[in-house]
Amino acid sequence: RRCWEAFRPHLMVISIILGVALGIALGAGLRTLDPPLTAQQAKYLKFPGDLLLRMLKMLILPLVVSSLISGIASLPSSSTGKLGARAIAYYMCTTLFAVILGIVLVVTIQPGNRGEAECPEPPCVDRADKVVRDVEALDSLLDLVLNCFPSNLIEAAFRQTATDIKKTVMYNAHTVDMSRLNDSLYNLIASMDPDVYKQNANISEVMQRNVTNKDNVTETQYYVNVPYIVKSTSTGTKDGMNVLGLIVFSVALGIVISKLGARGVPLKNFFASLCDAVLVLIHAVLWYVPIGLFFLVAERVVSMDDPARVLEQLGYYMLTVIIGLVVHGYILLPIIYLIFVRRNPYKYIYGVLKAIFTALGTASSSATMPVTMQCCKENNGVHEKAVDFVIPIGATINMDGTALYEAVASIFIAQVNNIPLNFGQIVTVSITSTAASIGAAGVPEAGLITMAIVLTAVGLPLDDIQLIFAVDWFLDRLRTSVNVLGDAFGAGIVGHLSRHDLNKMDAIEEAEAAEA
Ligand code: DAS
Repeated sequence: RRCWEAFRPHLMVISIILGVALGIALGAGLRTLDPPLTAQQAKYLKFPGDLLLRMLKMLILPLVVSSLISGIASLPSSSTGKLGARAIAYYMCTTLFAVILGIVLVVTIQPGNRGEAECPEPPCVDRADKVVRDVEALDSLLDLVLNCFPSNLIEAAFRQTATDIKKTVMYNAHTVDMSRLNDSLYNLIASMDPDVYKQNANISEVMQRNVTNKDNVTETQYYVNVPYIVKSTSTGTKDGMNVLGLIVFSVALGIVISKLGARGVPLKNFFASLCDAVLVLIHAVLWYVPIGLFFLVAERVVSMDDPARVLEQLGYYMLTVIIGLVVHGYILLPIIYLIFVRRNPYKYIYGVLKAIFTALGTASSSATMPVTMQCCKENNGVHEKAVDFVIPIGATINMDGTALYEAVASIFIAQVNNIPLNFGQIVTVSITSTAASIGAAGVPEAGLITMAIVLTAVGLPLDDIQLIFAVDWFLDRLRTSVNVLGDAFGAGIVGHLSRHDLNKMDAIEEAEAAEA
């Protein structure tokens, strides 16, 4: 019975690895079929996997609302004053550093664009695409703000907002006669966005104007005003979800509840138990993950055009995440510790090494929490009030490793799908990655479930989640150890900065004890 208890947490990981491995084997086997699998058969093969993707999406609303509200509501109200303020400031800053580091790395290393691209698009398209993107950046920023305040929470959460604006699609055709121009213009627009083509198949007026370019040659520019639906930052896939609106609402309500809590209104217990209930649902879905994964991976392997390229991309993706985690956990956080505590940060890391290894083993911050607290108190001499305060809240809402990972993974998926993310969408990724890391529970694979939040927020397809599922059991351990390290450093830094307040609290307690 004891060995079953010890073995159980690893069962999940082993079943996921098994699901992926068998999926790859089945996929590889099916690739050798002659005649090969038809698209229809591949669709059936993928069906159980689609169920998994829909279950993950179904959980986003309850997960975001309950975990964010209970996470924010569990924050101390003004009673703990400076200690709480310092802890929250530390959580937010380090998580934001992690997200920015992740975005810089994934945009620099470009793991999703590795390997030769298929056919580079004809030059005229990227010119038009550029025009579309320029206008979109501004719109997507406005849309970003618009999405933060949905007109109607439930309906908006499932309805995509889009701003209809007229776009001028440039098309530089020098010597194309009008009739042929129409076809190539239609192809141009259709190649950019099939929706646009369908909605605008009856493009009537194609305007033209003569412009003299820099070397004084007059060229004819043809252009058409396409009423192009700007995909707002929160949509793109058909069933886009306006997650940002949910996040803003949940954080606002969470803050109010934590304030009410100070007046003894036990609302936060309700949301905490709602969050636990949702976590039970997530665990149920997690048991279906290996099965769903098996079919998703099999279908992906069958329909994959060049496996070598995908493997290369996956390799670079893991490299990007690992570099990010190591830099954040073992360079950035130590520097912050050095600045605020002026002691050797690597000695501090040595003191919590046991917690780091426990996190690597369990892939769960919550399971590691008792070890983290014990290491901080006994090995690093952090004041126990600071530890008892910072670690439990940190283990729930301070997950630097997860935030960095979500940012890298979502932008990686955009790259793999050749979907250019404009500035507004990058900002959305950083906001939703931070919120997803706050919302993620300290349990294995939590970051993967909240991954769906970031992807739907930016309108990226969930289908590629099985790409990162395959290696997630490994990356989860690494990011959990950085989550734990971030919490440990938090206790050390907040404990040091609040040492006067803590000593005062001790003195008062001793005085009361003496009186009693
Ligand atoms: N495994 C989670 C944790 O315990 C982190 C994650 O899944 O992202 O911190």
